[in-house]
Amino acid sequence: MSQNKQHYLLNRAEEACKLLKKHLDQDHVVRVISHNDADGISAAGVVCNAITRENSKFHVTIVPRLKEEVLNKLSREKYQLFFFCDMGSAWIEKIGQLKGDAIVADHHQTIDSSGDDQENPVHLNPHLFGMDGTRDVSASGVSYLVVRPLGNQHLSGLALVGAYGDMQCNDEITGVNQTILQEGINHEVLDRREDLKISSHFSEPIYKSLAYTFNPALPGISGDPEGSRAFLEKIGISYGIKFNDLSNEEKDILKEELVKVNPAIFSNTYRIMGEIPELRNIEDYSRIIDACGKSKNYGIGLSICLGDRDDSVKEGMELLKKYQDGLLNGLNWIKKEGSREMAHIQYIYTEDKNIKSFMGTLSSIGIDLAILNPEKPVLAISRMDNLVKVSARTTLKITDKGINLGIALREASKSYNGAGGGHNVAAGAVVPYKSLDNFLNLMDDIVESQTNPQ
Ligand SMILES: [Mn+2]
Repeated sequence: MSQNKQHYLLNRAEEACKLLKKHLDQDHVVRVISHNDADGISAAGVVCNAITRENSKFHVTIVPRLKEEVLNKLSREKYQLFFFCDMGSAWIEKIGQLKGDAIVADHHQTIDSSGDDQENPVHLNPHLFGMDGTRDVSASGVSYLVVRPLGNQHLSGLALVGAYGDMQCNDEITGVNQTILQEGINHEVLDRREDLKISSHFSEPIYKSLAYTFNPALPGISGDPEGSRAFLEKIGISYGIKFNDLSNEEKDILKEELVKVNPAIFSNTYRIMGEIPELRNIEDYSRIIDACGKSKNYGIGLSICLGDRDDSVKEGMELLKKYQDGLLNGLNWIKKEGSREMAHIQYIYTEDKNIKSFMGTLSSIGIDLAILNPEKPVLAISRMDNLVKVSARTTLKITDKGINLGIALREASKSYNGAGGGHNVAAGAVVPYKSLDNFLNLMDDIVESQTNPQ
């Protein structure tokens, strides 16, 4: 059944590939527009790598959101082919009115079905074919499907960088992501091995590596350098050296003890063969691109995806370190403040600019570490002048009960002249500050009605 659904998506991807190839053959510069997170940046990387390999050119812009203004600007551009990654499904009709042809490679729920039977744009989205864009494939994967018929299997690793960035590979890798992974392994560009899933293991002393490890969460250790140091001292491992410099015997002890904290710490990891150590593990690669995106250094992230293995990687690693330190700071704040609980949701609120940019991630990690109540969706709210930005997160266990944060945020924000949407498990919205209390009450009601449908 699921193979059958994938089949339809692959057919649509082939159609898009033919269109892309047609323009590349005519030496047209491809106008690539993508999203500013790890998935969007790696999706743009996949597309631009493929274009370069065909000796053609691209003009890429990374944007936080596809808004009407962006489309109005694009409508004055005279490119022959526009390629939208990680966005566009909500704007099919408008994209169809651009001067050139267009490909939309998206995986968000927000689908504008108008014109889905028209030829322009060629619209790829797993939701169109009954698949789950939250877990089964990300934009980098959908973009990969488009360039795959041109023999770009070496990009299968980058296709999964975005999936990790969108947190689709936390447990098992499913759906189209699994198909891409298997294709990479078959082409010997990817390999799988069981390993400790420790962050920054070649750049930081081991106690920091463990404190920076959030996937999976290690209670008492993740986000807590003191706790991490105490843990290592207790099991007799010198905390100040890097993981890679530990003796094999010490690595074995560490593994044994960490597995007791969380068995998921030792599990499948996937590597890109021939890649430099810093980027070899797909999850490490993804964390670096994510840090570039979150710090608005899109150019650095994109350069890494496009193959710069010197300065950009160094800069990316520094951004990652800064980002991880920011997370530790934010987690301390949550531990001190806690969340405010309503009947069906809880929220955290800040006006502190050092914490604002971490709010979405902090809620996910807070749930994983059980610093926040895992049973209620978390709304992380930061104030921006007259508006508040809302990032909502929950777990698959909660969405399985019928809760869909994307739909809830869209409805609730619309009622107060805001805008929002996203996935069932992670979504965002912007609403006027003055309506915040009413908005929260409405969200609480909507989430309740999603759990107990009439
Ligand atoms: Mn995405």
